[in-house]
Amino acid sequence: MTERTDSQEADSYGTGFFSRLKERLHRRLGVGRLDWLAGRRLDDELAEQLEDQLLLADVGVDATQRIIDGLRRRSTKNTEPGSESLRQLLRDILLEILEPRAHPLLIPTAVRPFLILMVGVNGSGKTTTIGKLAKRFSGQGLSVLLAAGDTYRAAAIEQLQAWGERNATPVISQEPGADPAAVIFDAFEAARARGTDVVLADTAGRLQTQAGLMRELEKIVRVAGSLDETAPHEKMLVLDASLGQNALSQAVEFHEAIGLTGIAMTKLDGGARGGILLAIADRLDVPFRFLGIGEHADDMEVFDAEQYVDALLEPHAAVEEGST
Ligand SMILES: Nc1nc2c(ncn2[C@@H]2O[C@H](COP(=O)(O)OP(=O)(O)OP(=O)(O)O)[C@@H](O)[C@H]2O)c(=O)[nH]1
Ligand SMILES: [Mg+2]
Repeated sequence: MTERTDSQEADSYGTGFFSRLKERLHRRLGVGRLDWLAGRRLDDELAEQLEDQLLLADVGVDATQRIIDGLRRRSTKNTEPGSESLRQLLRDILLEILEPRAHPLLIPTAVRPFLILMVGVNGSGKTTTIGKLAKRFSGQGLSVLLAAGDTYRAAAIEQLQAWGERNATPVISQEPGADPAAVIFDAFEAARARGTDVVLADTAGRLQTQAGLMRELEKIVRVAGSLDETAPHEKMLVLDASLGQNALSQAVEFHEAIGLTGIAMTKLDGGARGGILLAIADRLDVPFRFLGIGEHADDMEVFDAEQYVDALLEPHAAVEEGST
C-alpha cells in the first residue's frame, strides 16, 4: 500500500469535496438517467419506471415507497410538472431523508480519552477505517491510540500494527485469543495515563456464531462503561455499501445489539449504486459519519447530505454505459 500525495491529503480535509467525490465514486453510483422525466407528468407509468430505478439503485422497498408517495403528494399541487420540477421534487425528498442523518463526529475537548468502538461484519472495512481515522485525527493535532480488539485472528493484530506504524500511532494489543474487552480496557487505561485524546478500538467481524459476536460486543460496551460511564463515546458501524440490502439488515442487527451512534459507509468507489444510504436513513435514526472511497489512508470523506444527493442524481451514472 502506498501513501498518497500532499495535495490529495489537503483535499480530504474538506476542500474540493464534490469534485473528488464524483471522481472517486464508482460510475455505477446513482439512480441512473432521469432525462426521460422531461415534459412528463407523474402518472402511474412514470411512477413505476422511477420505482424500478430506485430499487435497482439499492434504495429498498420501504424508502422507495416513501419517495414515490412524496412525489405523488406534492406533484398533484403542481398542474404542469416539467422535467425540472419533478427532478427538483425528487431532490428535495431525497434530501429530507438524508439531511437529518448528517451529523459529523465531534470529539468534545471535555471527554478524554474519547473511545470509538468500531464494529461490523468481517471484511466491511473496520481496520482500514481505523487507519484512515487515525490519520485524520492526528492531522487535527489529536493524539491517538489503537486497541487491537480483534483477537480472533492473529493477522488482524498485525494489520492494525501496520496501520499504527504507518501513522506513528501506538497500538495496545495482547496475544491472539485474549479477551477483547480486556484489551480495550487496558488501552483505555493506558490512554488515560498518557493523556491520549482518542482511542480507536478494533473488533472482530466474525466469531463462531453471529450471536457470539453480538454478546462479545455487548460485553465490550459494558466493560468500557465501567471505566467511564459515557464510554464508548462512539459506537461506529462500518458497512460495505456494495452489499446492498444486506447492509440494511446488518445495521438493524448491530443497532439492536449495542445501540449505534454512527455509521461509516465503505467501498463507495466499488460497484455500489449508493441508494442503500436512503434505505438505512429511512429505517434507523443513526447518523452517517464518513464515506470510504478507496483503500488508502486519505480515501475518506465526511458525509454531506446535499453533495451525496447530487452525486446520486448526477446524469454520469450507470445507465449511460448501458450497464443496468
Ligand atoms: N475499494 C475500497 N476498499 C476498501 C475500503 N475500505 C476497506 N477496503 C478494503 O476492504 C478489505 C477489508 O478491509 P478491512 O479493513 O480488513 O475489513 P475489516 O472489517 O477489518 O475485516 P475483518 O478484520 O476481517 O473483520 C481490505 O482489502 C480493504 O483494503 C473502501 O472504502 N474502498
Ligand atoms: Mg479487521
